[in-house]
Amino acid sequence: MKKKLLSVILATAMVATMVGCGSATSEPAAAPAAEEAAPAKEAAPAEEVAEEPAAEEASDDLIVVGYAQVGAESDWRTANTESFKTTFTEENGYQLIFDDAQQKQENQIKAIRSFIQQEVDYIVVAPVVETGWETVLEEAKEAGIPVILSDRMMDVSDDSLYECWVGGNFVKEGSDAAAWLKTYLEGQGKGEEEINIVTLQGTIGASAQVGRTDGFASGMQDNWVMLDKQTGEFTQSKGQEVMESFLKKYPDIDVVVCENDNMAFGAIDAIKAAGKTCGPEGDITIISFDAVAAAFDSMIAGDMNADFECNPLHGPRVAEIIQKLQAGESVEKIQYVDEAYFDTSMDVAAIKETRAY
Ligand code: GYE
Repeated sequence: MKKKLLSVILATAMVATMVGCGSATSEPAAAPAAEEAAPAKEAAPAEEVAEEPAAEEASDDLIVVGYAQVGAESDWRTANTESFKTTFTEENGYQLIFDDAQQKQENQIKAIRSFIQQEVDYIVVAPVVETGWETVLEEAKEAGIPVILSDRMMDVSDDSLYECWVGGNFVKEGSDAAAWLKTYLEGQGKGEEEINIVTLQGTIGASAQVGRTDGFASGMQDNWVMLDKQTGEFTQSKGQEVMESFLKKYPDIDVVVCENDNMAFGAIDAIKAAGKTCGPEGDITIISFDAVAAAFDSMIAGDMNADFECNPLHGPRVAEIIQKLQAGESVEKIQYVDEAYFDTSMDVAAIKETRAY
């Protein structure tokens, strides 16, 4: 719905209400006054204005949403994009303006500015990194356009710059992964052994990276050694490249923590190419995050040990938030999504069949 149309409706609604009030005051005999006032509201020109010029105004009934997406770096991201595109359809009452920032913050800032210029009704951002958003958020606020954050978080001093955030609890995912590793190693009788770990990190400064790295660090044991941590930018190719260099540098890696599934796929390829093995029967334990369909295949194949779920299906969640805001209801500022984990001790083949991404 365009701003101009909205103000016409609001203005007419106000007139209608004033007519109602006027009647009520001039004729204090409550009942008939109210009855007289009611038809005035119904007959108000607001609806005529809204329904008038067909073609152009048809799209004006839609809620226009600009989505500043991170990019297309992973299976998780593809599922997330799909979730938005299938939720924010015209049949559902929306017009979606989708922008793929190719993992660059500057592109996202440009996209947000273009959404402001186009006078969208809502701006949704999955921020590439956490910092550096104040200026553009001020601009959105100035324009009166609500901003909803989804997936990754922003680190801004004034949290009134956005309505709310919905996404996964990345710190919890990381600490759950460390707790899982502790139990797993104990089960193998390796609870006291020195364990060499490397981490393939996500895009540095992205809250999915920061949270998973910090969460895992919080569960590190005295006998675990973090040999190295480097970014694989959440992509399979960079994950493979970094893993190749780790394998050359460190001959005795016991565990690889991959901060998303696509980097894990790259790491597994690198391990196999180096003549090593991984998974529950192999030399190297692989821990990953996301739990996309291909990761289940990897667990079924015995290459990956455990995967900590991060749910990408935020389209309907954001739509629910928008509907509440449309209705003038308040929304919870921080909304975490429940997430599970999976490992090869479970019937991962059966679980895969039940999953939507
Ligand atoms: O883990 C990764 C994607 O922000 C949670 O981004 C998201 C992460 C997800 O590239 O696969």
